[in-house]
Amino acid sequence: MPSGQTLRGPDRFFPPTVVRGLQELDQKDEWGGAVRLVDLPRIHDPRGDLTFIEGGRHIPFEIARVYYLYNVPVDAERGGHAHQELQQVIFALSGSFRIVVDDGRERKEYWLRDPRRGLYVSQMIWREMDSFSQGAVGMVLASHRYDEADYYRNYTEFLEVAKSQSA
Ligand code: T46
Repeated sequence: MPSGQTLRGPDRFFPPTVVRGLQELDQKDEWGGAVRLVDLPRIHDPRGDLTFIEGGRHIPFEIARVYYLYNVPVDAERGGHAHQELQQVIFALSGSFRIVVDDGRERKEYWLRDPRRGLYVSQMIWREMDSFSQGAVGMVLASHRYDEADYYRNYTEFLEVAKSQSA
């Protein structure tokens, strides 16, 4: 950087390789941002990579809960529900798995396999998870504490609500 040049925005905080990752984020919005990939910074080092998450900065909501999925059998199917209010970002900290998301009109699938790339899933998105690799570990950052009343666990009920909201 030429001396005297002032860095602004994310350039001020992150080295150039990391800034590129953050700029890519804007280009990955889908379904109006209701489901999108979230790239975290990575500090590369011969001793190993380091990724961090700062509240109010990297995740588009205040984090109220963190939970993990582990010891998952490779043929397990998880998810199969949507949330009225809950927003989440889902990461594969180790290994990989597939997430199918459904907004009531269309389905898309994502494969998570990079611990610095998570999937943001807003409220009113049905999700199903499968194809877990051996030893996969999923970490989920959630906008609210656990509340069973927030779940739609019946797909027909979810579809009815999703259609009425988009009408
Ligand atoms: C989601 C996917 C990615 C709790 O007591 N506290 C919790 O924070 C959670 C997440 C679950 N539970 C209880 C509720 C059930 O009795 O743990 C049991 C298993 O939960 P569930 O069947 O909902 O787990 P998954 O893996 O199908 O879904 C979870 C989240 O519930 C869901 O929001 O998006 O992970």
